[in-house]
Amino acid sequence: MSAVFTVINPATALPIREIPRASVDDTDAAISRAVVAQRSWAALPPVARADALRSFARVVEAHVEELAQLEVLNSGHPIGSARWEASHVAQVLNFYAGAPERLSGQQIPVAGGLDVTFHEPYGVVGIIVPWNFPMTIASWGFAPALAAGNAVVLKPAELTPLTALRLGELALHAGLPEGLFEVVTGSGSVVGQRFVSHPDVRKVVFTGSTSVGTDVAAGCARELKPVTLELGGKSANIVFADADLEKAAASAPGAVFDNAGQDCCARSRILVERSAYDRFLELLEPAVQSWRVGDPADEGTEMGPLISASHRSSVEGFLDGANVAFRGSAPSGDGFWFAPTVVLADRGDRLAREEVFGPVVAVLPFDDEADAIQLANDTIYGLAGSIWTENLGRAVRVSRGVKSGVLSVNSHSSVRYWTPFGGMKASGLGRELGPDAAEHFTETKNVFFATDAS
Ligand code: TXE
Repeated sequence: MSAVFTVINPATALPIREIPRASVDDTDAAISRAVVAQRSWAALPPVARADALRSFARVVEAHVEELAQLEVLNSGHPIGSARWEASHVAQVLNFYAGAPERLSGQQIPVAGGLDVTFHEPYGVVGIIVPWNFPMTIASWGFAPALAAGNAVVLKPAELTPLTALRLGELALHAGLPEGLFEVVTGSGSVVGQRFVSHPDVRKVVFTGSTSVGTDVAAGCARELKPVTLELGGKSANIVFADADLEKAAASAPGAVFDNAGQDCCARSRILVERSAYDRFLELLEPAVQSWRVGDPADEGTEMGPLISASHRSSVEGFLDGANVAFRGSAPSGDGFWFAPTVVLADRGDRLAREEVFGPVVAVLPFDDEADAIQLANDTIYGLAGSIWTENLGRAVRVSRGVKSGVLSVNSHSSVRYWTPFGGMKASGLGRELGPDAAEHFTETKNVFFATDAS
């Protein structure tokens, strides 16, 4: 196998750069450096770790434009989105910079002594990242893991390593110790698997497909290693007839076509109450047609290309025999372009159940509230979802009835770094972000101190 791989610009299909393909030995060497760095890092006073993370955040903030341009080049993300993603990394670092001084244990009343708990870091944490949001997903793992006193070995996806490599350099530039935050580029079956099997990697965070995630979890089980999984989704955007239909239709394209649908939270099924179905489609059509697909470097672009030629073929395959209602537009020529597509689906259709991970949305009618909940839950996944209604009681009932980890009512928001994020069912295991994430990178130790004078 070649010692390098070539990174491609998805908007032009042209090569950008060659990147080292790490071997098992290279991976082991990075893990060994991380083991050494972690010991000194965990021994620092909490305020020193907090300061180091704040400094890292400031350096990232100062490089937002450079990181954003790299993501435009490597991932085809529109420049506006890429800037948001780079700023988000700085904000996540800033937020978890507050954690070292807040990881308080407990004091538990006992007879004959004092009982206290400590949040001990795991040691080295392995973070495996997919190609759809290379920077943000990486930061959801590395910021709280570092804050809790761990070292991190990070494996970006083969297709999109550029921003992760740059973040590794910026960490050093900010003064983080050598070895504490190691970025290891290479294949999942080599580097990713080594994170799973190496005895010194004590926790794994995986984001990617449900099938690989299941294998990663099985490997971690053999090592009795905790694992957090963020996997696929087939989230429902449920629109009741009593909703503000104009607003629901105007916002629906962004909820599924953002990042060209390559988003685990994409609302890729729109479920519409039957009495509002025709009107909703009438309103949706112009919203889809005005969705701006084009050069990701252009400030006005809302959607860029798909990530690769093979991924485009996989997305295209979903349209075989599909009942396409209408489509938006996309550039022709080089690059992995795909026009936003709205399909009228039946329950049981592949498009109504499987994750496409592209700009294709399935619209289905439902009869009443119970039917909406049943249909929303008729998938192996349970990551996100939206509920559009002006009826407060219904909003509460439906949000409690839908089995998903992240729901929003009369909006499509999924990610705020200070609120928890993660999926139910085949969408994952564990939660990232929010107030408790740093604690998830620790193990509780209980210590009893005898105080009896004898
Ligand atoms: O994911 P993979 P891919 C879904 C989406 C997409 C499909 C395939 O449907 O079309 O998955 O994407 C590393 N041990 N999602 O191929 O293969 C790999 O190198 C350890 C949904 O990119 O799961 C990469 O770094 N690691 C998802 C990461 O795992 C392994 C986001 C993800 O790769 C490994 C991405 C192994 N055996 C894809 N094999 C979402 N919903 O957010 C691969 N990897």
